[in-house]
Amino acid sequence: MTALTPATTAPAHDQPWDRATFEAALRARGQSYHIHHPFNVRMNSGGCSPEEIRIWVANRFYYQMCIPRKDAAVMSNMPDRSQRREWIVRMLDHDGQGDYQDGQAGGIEAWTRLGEAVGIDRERLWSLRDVVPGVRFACDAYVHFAMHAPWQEGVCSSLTEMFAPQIHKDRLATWPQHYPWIEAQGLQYFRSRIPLASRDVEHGLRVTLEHFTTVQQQQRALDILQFKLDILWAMMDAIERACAEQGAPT
Ligand code: AHQ
Repeated sequence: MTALTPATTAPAHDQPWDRATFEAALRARGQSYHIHHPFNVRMNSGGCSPEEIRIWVANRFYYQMCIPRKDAAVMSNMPDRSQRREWIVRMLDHDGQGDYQDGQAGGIEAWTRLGEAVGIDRERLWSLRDVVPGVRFACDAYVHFAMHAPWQEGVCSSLTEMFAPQIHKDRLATWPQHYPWIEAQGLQYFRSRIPLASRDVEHGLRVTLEHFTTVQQQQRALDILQFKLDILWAMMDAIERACAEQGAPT
Protein backbone atom coordinates (compact mmCIF):
# COMPACT_ATOMS: atom_id res chain seq x y z
CA MET A 1 0.00 0.00 0.00
CA THR A 2 1.41 3.42 -0.95
CA ALA A 3 2.14 5.27 2.28
CA LEU A 4 0.22 8.51 2.72
CA THR A 5 0.12 10.85 5.67
CA PRO A 6 -2.03 8.93 8.16
CA ALA A 7 -5.46 10.35 8.76
CA THR A 8 -5.13 13.34 11.04
CA THR A 9 -7.85 11.83 13.14
CA ALA A 10 -9.08 8.32 13.73
CA PRO A 11 -11.87 7.40 11.31
CA ALA A 12 -14.74 9.70 12.14
CA HIS A 13 -17.12 6.79 12.09
CA ASP A 14 -17.21 3.31 13.57
CA GLN A 15 -19.67 1.90 11.03
CA PRO A 16 -19.22 2.03 7.26
CA TRP A 17 -21.04 4.93 5.67
CA ASP A 18 -23.76 4.26 3.14
CA ARG A 19 -22.93 5.51 -0.36
CA ALA A 20 -24.71 8.85 -0.05
CA THR A 21 -22.97 9.65 3.25
CA PHE A 22 -19.60 8.50 1.89
CA GLU A 23 -20.00 10.70 -1.20
CA ALA A 24 -20.97 13.64 1.00
CA ALA A 25 -17.81 13.08 3.10
CA LEU A 26 -15.70 13.10 -0.08
CA ARG A 27 -17.37 16.27 -1.34
CA ALA A 28 -16.89 17.96 2.03
CA ARG A 29 -13.13 17.87 1.37
CA GLY A 30 -13.78 20.53 -1.26
CA GLN A 31 -13.09 23.06 1.48
CA SER A 32 -9.37 22.47 0.83
CA TYR A 33 -9.61 22.59 -2.97
CA HIS A 34 -7.22 25.01 -4.63
CA ILE A 35 -10.14 27.19 -5.73
CA HIS A 36 -9.72 28.64 -2.23
CA HIS A 37 -5.96 29.17 -2.53
CA PRO A 38 -5.07 32.89 -2.10
CA PHE A 39 -3.26 32.89 -5.46
CA ASN A 40 -6.31 31.48 -7.26
CA VAL A 41 -8.58 34.01 -5.52
CA ARG A 42 -6.24 36.85 -6.56
CA MET A 43 -5.93 35.47 -10.13
CA ASN A 44 -9.71 35.23 -10.66
CA SER A 45 -10.31 38.68 -9.19
CA GLY A 46 -7.90 40.28 -11.65
CA GLY A 47 -4.99 40.71 -9.26
CA CYS A 48 -2.31 39.04 -11.38
CA SER A 49 0.13 40.76 -13.69
CA PRO A 50 0.62 39.36 -17.21
CA GLU A 51 3.92 37.86 -16.03
CA GLU A 52 2.18 36.09 -13.14
CA ILE A 53 -0.43 34.66 -15.51
CA ARG A 54 2.41 33.40 -17.71
CA ILE A 55 4.11 31.79 -14.69
CA TRP A 56 0.86 30.03 -13.78
CA VAL A 57 0.21 28.84 -17.37
CA ALA A 58 3.79 27.59 -17.84
CA ASN A 59 3.78 25.68 -14.55
CA ARG A 60 0.30 24.21 -14.95
CA PHE A 61 1.40 22.95 -18.38
CA TYR A 62 3.61 20.45 -16.58
CA TYR A 63 0.54 19.18 -14.69
CA GLN A 64 -1.36 18.88 -17.98
CA MET A 65 1.54 16.91 -19.50
CA CYS A 66 1.54 14.60 -16.46
CA ILE A 67 -2.20 13.80 -16.55
CA PRO A 68 -2.14 11.33 -19.51
CA ARG A 69 0.99 9.69 -18.05
CA LYS A 70 -0.84 9.35 -14.75
CA ASP A 71 -3.86 7.94 -16.56
CA ALA A 72 -1.65 5.44 -18.43
CA ALA A 73 -0.14 4.39 -15.09
CA VAL A 74 -3.60 3.83 -13.58
CA MET A 75 -4.64 1.88 -16.67
CA SER A 76 -1.54 -0.32 -16.49
CA ASN A 77 -2.88 -1.54 -13.15
CA MET A 78 -6.39 -2.26 -14.47
CA PRO A 79 -6.88 -5.99 -15.16
CA ASP A 80 -10.42 -5.49 -16.41
CA ARG A 81 -10.88 -4.59 -20.09
CA SER A 82 -14.21 -2.83 -19.49
CA GLN A 83 -12.57 -0.54 -16.95
CA ARG A 84 -9.70 0.16 -19.38
CA ARG A 85 -12.20 0.93 -22.16
CA GLU A 86 -13.90 3.48 -19.90
CA TRP A 87 -10.66 4.96 -18.59
CA ILE A 88 -8.71 5.33 -21.87
CA VAL A 89 -10.86 8.28 -23.00
CA ARG A 90 -9.13 10.40 -20.39
CA MET A 91 -5.74 9.92 -22.04
CA LEU A 92 -7.19 10.69 -25.47
CA ASP A 93 -8.86 13.83 -24.08
CA HIS A 94 -5.39 15.17 -23.28
CA ASP A 95 -3.14 13.65 -25.94
CA GLY A 96 -5.73 14.03 -28.70
CA GLN A 97 -6.15 11.84 -31.76
CA GLY A 98 -5.74 14.31 -34.57
CA ASP A 99 -5.44 18.05 -35.14
CA TYR A 100 -7.37 21.25 -34.60
CA GLN A 101 -9.10 21.02 -37.97
CA ASP A 102 -10.98 17.91 -36.87
CA GLY A 103 -11.40 19.10 -33.29
CA GLN A 104 -9.29 16.20 -32.06
CA ALA A 105 -6.13 18.02 -31.02
CA GLY A 106 -6.63 17.32 -27.31
CA GLY A 107 -6.11 19.23 -24.08
CA ILE A 108 -2.32 19.54 -24.26
CA GLU A 109 -2.67 21.31 -27.59
CA ALA A 110 -5.46 23.48 -26.16
CA TRP A 111 -3.19 24.42 -23.28
CA THR A 112 -0.50 25.27 -25.83
CA ARG A 113 -3.03 27.67 -27.41
CA LEU A 114 -3.58 29.15 -23.93
CA GLY A 115 0.17 29.59 -23.66
CA GLU A 116 0.32 31.44 -26.98
CA ALA A 117 -2.69 33.57 -25.94
CA VAL A 118 -0.88 34.73 -22.78
CA GLY A 119 2.43 35.33 -24.60
CA ILE A 120 4.36 32.07 -24.21
CA ASP A 121 5.45 30.53 -27.51
CA ARG A 122 5.20 26.77 -28.06
CA GLU A 123 8.95 26.16 -27.87
CA ARG A 124 9.26 27.90 -24.52
CA LEU A 125 6.17 26.24 -23.02
CA TRP A 126 7.18 22.74 -24.16
CA SER A 127 10.76 23.25 -22.99
CA LEU A 128 9.39 23.13 -19.41
CA ARG A 129 12.27 25.38 -18.37
CA ASP A 130 9.91 27.67 -16.44
CA VAL A 131 8.54 24.85 -14.27
CA VAL A 132 9.59 25.43 -10.66
CA PRO A 133 10.81 22.54 -8.44
CA GLY A 134 7.74 22.55 -6.19
CA VAL A 135 5.40 22.10 -9.15
CA ARG A 136 7.55 19.42 -10.75
CA PHE A 137 7.79 17.57 -7.43
CA ALA A 138 4.04 17.69 -6.77
CA CYS A 139 3.14 16.49 -10.28
CA ASP A 140 5.75 13.72 -10.19
CA ALA A 141 4.35 12.59 -6.83
CA TYR A 142 0.95 12.21 -8.52
CA VAL A 143 2.35 10.12 -11.38
CA HIS A 144 4.38 8.01 -8.94
CA PHE A 145 1.31 7.39 -6.78
CA ALA A 146 -0.67 6.25 -9.84
CA MET A 147 2.11 3.86 -10.86
CA HIS A 148 2.27 2.09 -7.50
CA ALA A 149 -1.21 2.32 -5.97
CA PRO A 150 -4.00 -0.16 -6.77
CA TRP A 151 -5.97 1.11 -9.77
CA GLN A 152 -9.03 1.88 -7.61
CA GLU A 153 -6.88 4.23 -5.51
CA GLY A 154 -5.60 5.89 -8.67
CA VAL A 155 -9.19 6.41 -9.79
CA CYS A 156 -10.10 7.81 -6.36
CA SER A 157 -7.26 10.33 -6.54
CA SER A 158 -8.81 11.91 -9.66
CA LEU A 159 -11.93 12.88 -7.68
CA THR A 160 -10.61 16.39 -7.05
CA GLU A 161 -12.41 16.92 -10.36
CA MET A 162 -15.64 16.89 -8.37
CA PHE A 163 -14.74 20.53 -7.72
CA ALA A 164 -13.20 21.36 -11.12
CA PRO A 165 -16.24 22.54 -13.12
CA GLN A 166 -16.61 25.54 -10.80
CA ILE A 167 -12.96 26.57 -11.11
CA HIS A 168 -13.19 26.44 -14.91
CA LYS A 169 -16.46 28.41 -14.88
CA ASP A 170 -14.85 31.00 -12.60
CA ARG A 171 -12.02 31.57 -15.10
CA LEU A 172 -14.41 31.83 -18.02
CA ALA A 173 -16.53 34.31 -16.04
CA THR A 174 -13.71 36.52 -14.79
CA TRP A 175 -10.66 36.39 -17.09
CA PRO A 176 -12.24 38.16 -20.09
CA GLN A 177 -13.04 41.23 -17.96
CA HIS A 178 -9.83 41.17 -15.89
CA TYR A 179 -7.43 40.06 -18.61
CA PRO A 180 -8.85 41.43 -21.88
CA TRP A 181 -5.36 41.12 -23.40
CA ILE A 182 -5.76 37.32 -23.45
CA GLU A 183 -7.30 36.25 -26.75
CA ALA A 184 -10.68 34.61 -25.98
CA GLN A 185 -9.84 31.46 -27.99
CA GLY A 186 -7.05 30.79 -25.50
CA LEU A 187 -9.66 29.98 -22.85
CA GLN A 188 -11.08 27.08 -24.87
CA TYR A 189 -9.37 24.52 -22.66
CA PHE A 190 -11.39 25.62 -19.63
CA ARG A 191 -14.61 25.49 -21.68
CA SER A 192 -13.80 21.97 -22.89
CA ARG A 193 -13.14 20.56 -19.42
CA ILE A 194 -16.54 21.35 -17.88
CA PRO A 195 -18.43 18.41 -19.49
CA LEU A 196 -15.37 16.14 -19.43
CA ALA A 197 -14.82 16.69 -15.70
CA SER A 198 -18.45 15.75 -14.99
CA ARG A 199 -18.07 12.59 -17.10
CA ASP A 200 -14.82 11.67 -15.32
CA VAL A 201 -16.39 12.20 -11.90
CA GLU A 202 -19.33 9.94 -12.71
CA HIS A 203 -16.91 7.08 -13.44
CA GLY A 204 -14.56 7.93 -10.59
CA LEU A 205 -17.32 8.08 -8.00
CA ARG A 206 -18.89 4.82 -9.25
CA VAL A 207 -15.55 3.00 -8.78
CA THR A 208 -14.80 4.68 -5.44
CA LEU A 209 -18.19 4.18 -3.80
CA GLU A 210 -18.21 0.55 -4.94
CA HIS A 211 -14.65 -0.34 -3.91
CA PHE A 212 -14.08 1.46 -0.60
CA THR A 213 -16.68 -0.15 1.68
CA THR A 214 -15.19 -0.72 5.13
CA VAL A 215 -14.51 2.01 7.70
CA GLN A 216 -10.75 1.72 7.08
CA GLN A 217 -11.18 1.75 3.30
CA GLN A 218 -13.45 4.79 3.41
CA GLN A 219 -10.90 6.62 5.56
CA ARG A 220 -8.21 5.55 3.07
CA ALA A 221 -10.26 7.08 0.25
CA LEU A 222 -10.51 10.35 2.18
CA ASP A 223 -6.73 10.27 2.76
CA ILE A 224 -6.11 9.68 -0.96
CA LEU A 225 -8.37 12.58 -1.91
CA GLN A 226 -6.60 14.80 0.63
CA PHE A 227 -3.22 13.74 -0.81
CA LYS A 228 -4.35 14.93 -4.26
CA LEU A 229 -5.88 18.12 -2.85
CA ASP A 230 -2.51 18.77 -1.21
CA ILE A 231 -0.77 18.24 -4.57
CA LEU A 232 -2.91 20.95 -6.17
CA TRP A 233 -2.47 23.26 -3.18
CA ALA A 234 1.32 22.74 -3.11
CA MET A 235 1.49 23.59 -6.81
CA MET A 236 -0.23 26.90 -6.13
CA ASP A 237 2.14 27.59 -3.20
CA ALA A 238 5.13 27.02 -5.49
CA ILE A 239 3.65 29.18 -8.26
CA GLU A 240 2.85 31.98 -5.80
CA ARG A 241 6.44 31.89 -4.54
CA ALA A 242 7.81 31.90 -8.08
CA CYS A 243 5.81 35.05 -8.78
CA ALA A 244 7.20 36.72 -5.66
CA GLU A 245 10.78 35.69 -6.50
CA GLN A 246 10.49 36.80 -10.13
CA GLY A 247 9.59 40.25 -8.95
CA ALA A 248 6.03 40.25 -10.14
CA PRO A 249 3.82 42.50 -8.04
CA THR A 250 2.15 40.31 -5.45
O1 AHQ B 1 -7.69 20.22 -16.48
C1 AHQ B 1 -7.73 19.33 -15.48
C2 AHQ B 1 -7.77 17.96 -15.72
O2 AHQ B 1 -7.79 17.52 -16.99
C3 AHQ B 1 -7.78 17.09 -14.65
C4 AHQ B 1 -7.78 15.60 -14.67
C5 AHQ B 1 -8.04 15.27 -13.22
C6 AHQ B 1 -7.18 14.15 -12.70
O3 AHQ B 1 -7.12 13.11 -13.36
O4 AHQ B 1 -6.59 14.33 -11.61
N1 AHQ B 1 -7.81 16.50 -12.49
C7 AHQ B 1 -7.79 17.55 -13.35
C8 AHQ B 1 -7.76 18.91 -13.08
C9 AHQ B 1 -7.73 19.81 -14.17
N2 AHQ B 1 -7.69 21.17 -14.01
C10 AHQ B 1 -7.37 21.71 -12.70
C11 AHQ B 1 -7.61 23.22 -12.72
O5 AHQ B 1 -7.58 23.83 -11.66
O6 AHQ B 1 -7.73 23.73 -13.83
C12 AHQ B 1 -8.12 20.96 -11.64
C13 AHQ B 1 -7.68 19.49 -11.68
C14 AHQ B 1 -8.42 18.72 -10.63
O7 AHQ B 1 -9.42 19.23 -10.10
O8 AHQ B 1 -7.96 17.62 -10.25
